[in-house]
Amino acid sequence: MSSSTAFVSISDLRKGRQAVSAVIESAAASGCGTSGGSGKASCGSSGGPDDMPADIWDKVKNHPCYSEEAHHHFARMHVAVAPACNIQCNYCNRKYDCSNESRPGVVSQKLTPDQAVKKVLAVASEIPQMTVLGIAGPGDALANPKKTFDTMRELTERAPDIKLCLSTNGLALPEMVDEICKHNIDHVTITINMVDPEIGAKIYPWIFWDHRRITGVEAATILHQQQMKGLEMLTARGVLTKINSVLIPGINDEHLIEVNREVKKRGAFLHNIMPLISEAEHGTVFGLTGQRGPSAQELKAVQDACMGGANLMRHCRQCRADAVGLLGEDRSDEFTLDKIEQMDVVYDLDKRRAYQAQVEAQRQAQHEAKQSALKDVAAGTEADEDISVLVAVATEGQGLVNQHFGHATEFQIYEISRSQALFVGHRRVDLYCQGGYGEDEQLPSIVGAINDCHAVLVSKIGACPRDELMAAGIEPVDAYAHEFIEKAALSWFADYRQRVASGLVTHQPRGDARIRQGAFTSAPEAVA
Ligand code: CLF
Ligand code: SF4
Repeated sequence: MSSSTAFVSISDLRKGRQAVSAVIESAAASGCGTSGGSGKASCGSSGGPDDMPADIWDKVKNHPCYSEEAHHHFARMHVAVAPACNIQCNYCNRKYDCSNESRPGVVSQKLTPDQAVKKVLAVASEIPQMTVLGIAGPGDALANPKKTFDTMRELTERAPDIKLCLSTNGLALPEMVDEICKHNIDHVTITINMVDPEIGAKIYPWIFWDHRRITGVEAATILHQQQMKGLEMLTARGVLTKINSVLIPGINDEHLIEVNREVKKRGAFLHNIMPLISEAEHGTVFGLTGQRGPSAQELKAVQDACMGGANLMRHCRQCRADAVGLLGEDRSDEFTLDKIEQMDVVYDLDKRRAYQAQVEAQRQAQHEAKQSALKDVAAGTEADEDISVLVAVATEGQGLVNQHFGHATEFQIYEISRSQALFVGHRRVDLYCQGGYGEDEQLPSIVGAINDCHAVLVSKIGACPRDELMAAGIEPVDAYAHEFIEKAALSWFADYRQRVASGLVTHQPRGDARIRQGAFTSAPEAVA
C-alpha cells in the first residue's frame, strides 16, 4: 500500500484511536457566518468483463450490489415481505418504524406477496433501470419461506427480466437451497460475522432452532455450521454468493480477516464488510450497552487487510428492507401502496430493454474514460511514485461529478494513485444547502465525514464552504463538473502530483473521518 493512505493497522488503531472530534470541533469554531455564499445555490465488485467468465459477468453487470460500476447506473428495490426472524442479533431491533430515520431493522410498510408484486411492477414501469428485486427483511427472508418464494414465483412469470436476489442470516439456508435454485434466484447474501462460536456468542444472544430457543456458544455453533454448509451448497449449485459482515470494534474486527479467508475457501463471490450502526436510540443491545461502531479508518484498515482474499464490496449503503432506487438514494416514498393504486402501471419489457441498453452504453463509456485516464496518469511525472490519496465526490448518479456541494447527502470516496481509481466507500452527510441557503452549522459534520480526503470534487460550490474546506486542508474542486468520476479524480490527481513535484504543495497525510450513524438503512441481514 502506498504512503499517505497506508492507514495504521487495526491494532495501532486499537492502541490509540485518532479522534476526529478535535477536527470537527475546530471546524465548528471557525464557522463562516450565517448564509453561505453560492452554496445557496480487482475482480469482484470493481471487476469488469475482462476479469471474470462471460456467464458470471452476465449475472453481475447490471446488479448494483455485485458490480461497483453498475451501482452508478442501475437500481434495485426491496420488498418487505419477510417480517419474522429466527435469530437475534445484538445490533438489531425490528420494533421501530420511522421512515424519517431509517436505520437497521426499520421498515415502513410490510407487504403481502400480492402487494409486493404489484409494487415491483409499478417501480419497474417508472424506473426502467431497476434491474434487481431483493428480499431483505425486515426479518430474515428464509425464516418466511412461503412469503419469500410466493413473491419470487409470481415475479419470474410477470417480470422475467428482473434479477432475483435475497439475503439471509443463513440459519435456514441449507434446507432452502433447492427452493432457491428452483426459483432461479442467482444472487444470495449470507450475513456471516464470525467463524468462531466464542465470538459468535457475543453477537447472537439466541437462535430459534428445532422448535426451541438455544443460547450461548451452542447457538453460535449451530448458526456457524449452517452458514458454512449453506455457502458450500450454493457454490456447488452455481449461485453467486455475497457475504455481509458487520464490523464490531473489539469483538470481530481482526477476526473478519479469518472470516474472509474461510468464505473465500468456500467459493464466496464477494465480501461486504459494513460498519456497525449502534446509536442508543435504536434500542439495540449494542446501542444500549455503548458498543461503538468503527471510524472510517478502522473500517478501511480491516477491508484493506482482506485485500487478496475474497473480493471486497465497498459500495454498500446498508439499505432499508423497502429501499427503492439507486444505491444511495431512497425513492420508497414514491411507491407507497396508496400511491401505487393511483398509478398507471405498464410493464413494457421492450421499453425497459431499450432503456437499459442506453444505460449500459453510459456504463461502458465511464469504464473507457477511466482506463484512458489511468494510462495518462501512469505516463505522467515520475515524482512521488508512492502518493495515494482519498478524494470525495458529489454525484447524482450516471458515474458523473454532477452534484453541487450543497445538495449532497453523501460523498463517494475514491482512493487514487498512479495505478488505480478505486471506490472505497461513501460518507453520509446532512444537506448543507437547505431552503436555498447554506447551513453553516452543517459544515463541521461534513468536514468530519470527509476529513481523510485530500480533495472534494463537486459540480459547484459556494465561497463559504470552499473557504471552510480549504481551512481544514481539503481542496474543493469544481473544475471537472459533469465529467466521469474516475477520469475527473485522476485528472485532478495528475495535477496535484505536479504541484507536489514542483514544490507548490507539500503532500501531507490526512486524518481519520467519522462514519455517520443511523441513516437510511435496513437490518444488516435485512440487507444484503
Ligand atoms: Fe438487495 Fe442485497 Fe440483493 Fe443488493 S442490497 S438483497 S444484494 S439487491 Fe446492496 Fe443494499 Fe448493501 Fe445489500 S447496497 S445493503 S449489499
Ligand atoms: Fe434477524 Fe437480521 Fe435482525 Fe439479525 S439483523 S435479528 S438476522 S432481522
